[in-house]
Amino acid sequence: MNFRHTVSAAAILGALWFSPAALAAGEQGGHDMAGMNMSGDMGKMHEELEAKLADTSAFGEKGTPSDASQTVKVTGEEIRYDVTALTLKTGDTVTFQFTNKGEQPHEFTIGDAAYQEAAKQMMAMMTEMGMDMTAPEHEAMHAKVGNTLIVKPGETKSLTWKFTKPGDFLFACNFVGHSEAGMLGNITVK
Ligand SMILES: [Cu+2]
Repeated sequence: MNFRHTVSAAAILGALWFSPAALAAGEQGGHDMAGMNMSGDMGKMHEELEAKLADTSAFGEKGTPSDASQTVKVTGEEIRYDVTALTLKTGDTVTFQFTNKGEQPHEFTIGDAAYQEAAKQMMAMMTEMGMDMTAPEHEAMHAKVGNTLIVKPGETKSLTWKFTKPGDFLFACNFVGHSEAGMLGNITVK
């Protein structure tokens, strides 16, 4: 993949992620990258997933790092996390520090089961389209919602999350096949 190809894929992803209008315009303009044209059912599915992924109300909200009462360090590799279960209290704000000691990029996404399912579907769609999930533009979109880290091999990144509701939640890597292979953990909020 050359540089220009990478940049344009990221730019297109940005447009798709944020704006259904841009999606429609893109179809009219005719993206020339193979598999990049999301028309009909696929475009609709993308819009629905996008809306689901913007809504974290079932399990919490982006937290303020200075409010965090604890830091949980999680290490990822192929294909597992070293932490697989956490018990928290409603209202807890937690900083998660995720280190990727593996040889491929991994994700750390907090959500309920329905959210993780939507995130997996979105990831599968993006992967199908040849998107680079480690592109800064893609990470920036996730940073806005605040519940997802995408970490390259050897890197460490953090997010802070406030758990506003009791329930059984998950943290998962939604790269295709990873959570199925065991790259997930449980968060119980009491
Ligand atoms: Cu992974």
